[in-house]
Amino acid sequence: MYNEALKEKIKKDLQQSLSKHRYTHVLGVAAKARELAGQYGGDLDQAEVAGLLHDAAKQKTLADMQTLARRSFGDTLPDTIMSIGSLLHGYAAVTIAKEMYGIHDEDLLAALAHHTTGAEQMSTLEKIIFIADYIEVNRDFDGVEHLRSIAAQDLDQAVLAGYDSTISHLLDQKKTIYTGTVINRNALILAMQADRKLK
Ligand code: DGI
Ligand code: FE
Ligand code: FE
Repeated sequence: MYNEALKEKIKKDLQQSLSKHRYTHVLGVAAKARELAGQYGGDLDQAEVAGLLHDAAKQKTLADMQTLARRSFGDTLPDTIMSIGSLLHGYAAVTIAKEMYGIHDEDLLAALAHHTTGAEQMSTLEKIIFIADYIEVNRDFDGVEHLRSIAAQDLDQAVLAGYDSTISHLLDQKKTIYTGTVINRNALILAMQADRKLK
């Protein structure tokens, strides 16, 4: 399903629609997602394609993102998501995946939609894309090495550290925190407590 020809077509298109910097990031996420799928279980090619497509709508205008997102989600998305490009671009990427590449794999589409804010229940693939986005080889921020070492040990602990990193960053920057991000982090903590991965 996710063959070399599809990957090459996606890469060619992204090279046109993204800046060099963003395209390099996307290749890094695809490679890291493939590596994590090998480690935590999953289809390597599916993870790579999800990594390639996660920021496909990132450099579109807010109006274009809204139009794309409406074609897949109608009026179901919260106003906060619909009005902030940094929160909306993953949902817009879902429509690009479906319409440009005929991808209807719900797990892959959910991984695109949820890569920025997470979700209350995430599949292994959704967690892989969420965390690969933070730790791909080109990322260089305070704490990235720590996040990489956690991701090498435990996927849930890495996702939790990812939420924490985003929330700390937003606090430092005096930015609004999307309430869904907090709800999703709470849900992960409760699930980890139930699994005795946290006290
Ligand atoms: O698209 P990327 O830059 O690769 O990474 P991303 O999709 O994880 O994050 C995009 C931006 O969204 C990033 O600058 C942080 C921001 N963001 C993430 N969670 C929240 C958020 N912004 C707000 N306002 N609230 C959030 O909860
Ligand atoms: Fe993104
Ligand atoms: Fe990204």
